[in-house]
Amino acid sequence: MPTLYTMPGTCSLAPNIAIAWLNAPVEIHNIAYGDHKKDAFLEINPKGKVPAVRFDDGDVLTEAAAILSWLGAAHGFEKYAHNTELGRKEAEALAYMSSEVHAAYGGHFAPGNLADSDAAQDEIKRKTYENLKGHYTRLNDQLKANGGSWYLGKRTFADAFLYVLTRWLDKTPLSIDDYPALKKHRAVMEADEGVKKALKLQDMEPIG
Ligand SMILES: N[C@@H](CCC(=O)N[C@@H](CS)C(=O)NCC(=O)O)C(=O)O
Repeated sequence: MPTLYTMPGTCSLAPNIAIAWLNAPVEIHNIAYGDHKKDAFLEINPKGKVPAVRFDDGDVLTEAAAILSWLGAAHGFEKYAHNTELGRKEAEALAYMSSEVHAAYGGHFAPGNLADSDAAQDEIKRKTYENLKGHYTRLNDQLKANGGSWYLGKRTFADAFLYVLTRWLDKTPLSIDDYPALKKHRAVMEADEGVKKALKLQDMEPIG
């Protein structure tokens, strides 16, 4: 059986939720923070990041959006097929959330990777929060336009990724109260049995 490697608090929660929703035969292996830089894990993913899926033949798939795409193709229902309007929009949303919004968090989680001096890092953080404000406004508006419960109007893997992003918002100076649709989405997600299961497997608590 393939194994999904996760770590508390991280974006690996998105494929973990997708696996719960699909009831897919994938084992969840939650590693402790810090173990992602140790040899045992670096042998699996030399990038030292989660998520990663290791298949029975030893092949490894990384990148959250790619793992979600594989899950949809291997274990999804028809609605997860990409050659539908919903499937195309789901792929678009996942690419946006991972390559734009998640990537923007570099300036929050690791400003030291982007600049050396404290002053430069402070400036990077300020710009990062400005950029994130724009992203969260866009996400909030899109969700509202689609009815407010699910990001694309129906539950897709984009909701799993969005939930990760709304959890991270609390770690920044931004407030979820400024994004009512996102706040509601978080509540909808936390009432979901698959989300509850995935949080438990990843040693995480709902925000409430
Ligand atoms: N582009 C990768 C990014 C993966 C990533 O940044 N994972 C973070 C957790 S959300 C991580 O493992 N960080 C540990 C580190 O960089 O030390 C993806 O979308 O999967």
